[in-house]
Amino acid sequence: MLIQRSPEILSSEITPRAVFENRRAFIQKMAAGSIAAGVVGTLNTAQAQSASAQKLTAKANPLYQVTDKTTPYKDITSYNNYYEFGTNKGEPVMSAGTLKPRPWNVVVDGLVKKPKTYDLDSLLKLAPLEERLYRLRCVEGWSMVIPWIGFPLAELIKQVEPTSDAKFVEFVTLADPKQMPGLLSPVLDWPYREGLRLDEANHPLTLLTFGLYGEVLPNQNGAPVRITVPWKYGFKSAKSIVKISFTNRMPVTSWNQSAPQEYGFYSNVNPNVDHPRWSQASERRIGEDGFFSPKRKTLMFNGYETQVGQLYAGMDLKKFY
Ligand SMILES: Nc1nc2c(c(=O)[nH]1)N[C@H]1C(S)=C(S)[C@@H](COP(=O)(O)O)O[C@H]1N2
Ligand SMILES: [Mo]
Repeated sequence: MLIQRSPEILSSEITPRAVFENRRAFIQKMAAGSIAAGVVGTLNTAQAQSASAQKLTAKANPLYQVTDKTTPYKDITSYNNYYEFGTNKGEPVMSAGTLKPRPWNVVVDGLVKKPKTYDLDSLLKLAPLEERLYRLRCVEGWSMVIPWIGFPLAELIKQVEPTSDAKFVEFVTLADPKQMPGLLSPVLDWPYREGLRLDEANHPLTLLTFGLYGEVLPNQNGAPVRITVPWKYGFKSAKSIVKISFTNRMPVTSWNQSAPQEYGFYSNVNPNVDHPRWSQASERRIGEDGFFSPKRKTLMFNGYETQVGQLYAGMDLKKFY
């Protein structure tokens, strides 16, 4: 069944329920004894940011709406992986206020006929924005269902005209220690880098993303522009992108560099290939499944197998993990 709705209505309706849900999740986490006292502060910070957030509305594209229940706004914006703002999931919502998402430039270069530096407004004008409800699954075994706003990355790729040598696309996140306190810690080799094969980057599911839930991206979700690749583990979706480069070699990616035996270049959601330290066969839906609920089964390519399966035809997905 397709879900048709207006983002404006959603964002105004959601707050009371979201506050309730977040509190419930918090109580569940307290019960499980897995939360630090400092996390209480995230509730207020998240509410303040949402009250002042800039609206960004777009028509829902009926072709890209999963039927799962949308994760509450509060969970999407207060349970984040963004290591530039701390390695705990409650940290980015508290510390990402120092990120300045405007003015912002994205350099598009490498093996293209028309390299160009786009400012945010010229990037936003490249194609009509649409809202898409996608699943996001983290390699850590949790997932969310997020109403993203953006347009296919293919629209940008078309503009810059990759040469016939271009085979891969590299994404680079901002690395400014003045804006990003997490850069002081050497958890990753900054800047955060990710990459896709050119055909993956051109796939209609790959979304250049500017907003969620009818608002511009909150800083902790990767403002002002990120990538969303719904059939791959969340870490492939680089946040706060400042550079997109076309190359003929497979790019070095931050997670592959830090732990090559754990994180391969492909990183497709695949319940049949375990992470070396844990199973990938199931997941917990944030905001919905408590610590005591049975975990739900993880789907091949995160449920997008009919759309993306042929990209990997003939590849051994245990080898190309
Ligand atoms: N620059 C940057 N991008 C990043 C990360 C990060 O730490 N830094 N974390 C990744 C991981 S592991 C996940 S699961 C998703 C989380 O996106 P969300 O916080 O919007 O849900 O962002 C990805 N993009
Ligand atoms: Mo992740």
